[in-house]
Amino acid sequence: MRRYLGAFLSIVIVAAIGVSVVLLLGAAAKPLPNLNGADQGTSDTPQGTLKHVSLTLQTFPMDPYEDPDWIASNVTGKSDNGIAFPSAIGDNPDWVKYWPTTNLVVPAHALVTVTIENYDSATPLLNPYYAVPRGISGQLTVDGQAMAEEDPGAVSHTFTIHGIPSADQPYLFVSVPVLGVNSCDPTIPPDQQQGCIPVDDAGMPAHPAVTTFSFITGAPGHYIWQCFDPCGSGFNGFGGPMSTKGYMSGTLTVE
Ligand SMILES: [Cu+2]
Repeated sequence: MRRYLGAFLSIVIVAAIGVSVVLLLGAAAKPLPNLNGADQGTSDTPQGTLKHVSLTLQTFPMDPYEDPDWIASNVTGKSDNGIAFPSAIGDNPDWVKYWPTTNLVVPAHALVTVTIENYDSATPLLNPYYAVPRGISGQLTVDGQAMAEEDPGAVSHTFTIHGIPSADQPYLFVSVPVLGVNSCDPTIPPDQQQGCIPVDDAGMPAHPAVTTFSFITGAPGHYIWQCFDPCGSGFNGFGGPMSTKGYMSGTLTVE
């Protein structure tokens, strides 16, 4: 009888450990906040006068909190275009990531202008299809210059919205290339490099390459977006931040 009691107690203890681990993991998984489009009034578009909102995102080669100098001069005491910057380092600080969140919310039947401030250098695209902006309203610009397409070798990331199979929401496909920063190589003397952006000790460039584009939303719906550039780790660069939600992918809610 005592033998059976021991086996029973062992099972209870193992089950208790298993339940505790599940509960701890659940508590540690912080949901990402939503970023709502900022009101820009109305704008004339090919589809008439529409509500206009803007979204500003950043893309980093690592968590910016790995670069205290950059945080001190760009984040401390400031806001990210009117909204709060992330206040602490995130999980997997060495991974490329979009900031301040990857859960985006915009109104239905609206013009959405997106600005992506990219601090990352290029990782050549595997598929040049994504070097051409698609599904946008008007022109894509980089640092104010219109770009009909980009060199697939000069792209850092893409911002690609696509649908979830559903008969209850309209089709929405938007894809733009995000041009990489031409960062200087810190191992080469500055006077031997031309046209590059200086980097600090942590490798962060002094200023980003700024991509801007707009698209028009239809009726309400739930979409996902992701990067299609092999900027991650593992097989073909599609592991790590490319296969974990919240770094190079997220949601777009049209409401
Ligand atoms: Cu990417």
